[in-house]
Amino acid sequence: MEIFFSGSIRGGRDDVDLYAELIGLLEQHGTVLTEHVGIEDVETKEREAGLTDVDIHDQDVAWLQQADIVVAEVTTPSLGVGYELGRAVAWEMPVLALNRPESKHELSAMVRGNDAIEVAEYRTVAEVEPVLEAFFERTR
Ligand code: 6IA
Repeated sequence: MEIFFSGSIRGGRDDVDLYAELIGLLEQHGTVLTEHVGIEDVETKEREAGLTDVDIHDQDVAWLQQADIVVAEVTTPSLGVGYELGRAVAWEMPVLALNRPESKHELSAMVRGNDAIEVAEYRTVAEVEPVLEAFFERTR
């Protein structure tokens, strides 16, 4: 099982530690292709590695195409996450969007209103575990 985890980078890094925890949970279910989303200083590292925006886009789209499923943390709004979700839906991939309802951001209608995206509301990482179990069970 190859998993594409999607989370905000330039949209804001407030939730980076949470992304790392979620990636840890996902690794119990398969291979996470996008571990960098949970790395604190990913932007500095990639800048140092000389990656251009074209490199990042093309690599991410290739990983998305390779993945079996997409799990996104959508609480911090991100253009990149929204774009990835749109492409995953167009390719008819199973998509789970994790959202914390107590945040200051209201989830986009383009995500919550999309019946091809399963939206799960949660407050703590512990609540995500059974959600993932059920999602992976259904998509198996
Ligand atoms: O618009 P955002 O940056 O918030 O979009 C975040 C999403 O786009 C993530 O789910 C990633 O899959 C993808 N993405 C955006 N930026 C990057 C990135 N580095 N590295 C890998 N994936 C990315 C940007 C650093 C740059 C300064 C070299």
